[in-house]
Amino acid sequence: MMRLYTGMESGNSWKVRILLEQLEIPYEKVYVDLLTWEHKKKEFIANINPRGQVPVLEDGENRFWDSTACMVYLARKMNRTDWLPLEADKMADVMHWIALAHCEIHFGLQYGRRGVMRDRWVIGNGSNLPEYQKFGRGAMNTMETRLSKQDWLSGDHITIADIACFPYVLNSPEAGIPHDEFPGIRRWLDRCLAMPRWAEPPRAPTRDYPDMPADAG
Ligand SMILES: N[C@@H](CCC(=O)N[C@@H](CS)C(=O)NCC(=O)O)C(=O)O
Repeated sequence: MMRLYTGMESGNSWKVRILLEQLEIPYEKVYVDLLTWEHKKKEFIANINPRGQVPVLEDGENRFWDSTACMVYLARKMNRTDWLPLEADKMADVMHWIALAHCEIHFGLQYGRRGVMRDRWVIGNGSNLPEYQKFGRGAMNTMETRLSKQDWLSGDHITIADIACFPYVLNSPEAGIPHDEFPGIRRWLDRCLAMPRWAEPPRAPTRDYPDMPADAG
């Protein structure tokens, strides 16, 4: 059976859980305690993920870290070209949105939200929130351009592009960017949430997140 290392609070792990559910693949969950920095312990970095993050997906001898690597593996392994098309133009179009998820959404929405929710800032002490929001808003404006014209980010049905962008756009109000000014995104979020077998959301992050211990990897 496949195994997913996931965090209770992890939006990136949610992406992989969503696809596993959509593809009806049974899997075992292993919770990595992000609060106690288990993901930065030497054994985790040496044996599970050199990047010190979740999600990580194991399938037999194969181990993949990074939500996109996991989703690409699952879609290709199951030969689901509906979730990840193979034609050059269609695959490249999916990659537009994956790139957005790993750049402006990650650094703007994910890190901005983490700062607001837990008072943990990648850069500075919170005075940079407007800069995080500028990245995040840029991503959402780009998505709105597409979603004001079509139901899904790429092509005429849901793909891994939608899953990659979904969690941190859903939670953008917690990074201080409300959905009000993005009607296309609001309709798209409802469409995603109405999909059958959409995996349960992660638990909301708490503020009492201790500092990383000095001996962490
Ligand atoms: N690019 C990675 C990002 C993963 C990521 O940011 N995971 C978070 C949990 S949602 C994490 O493990 N953070 C701990 C850290 O980055 O130190 C992916 O898409 O999987």
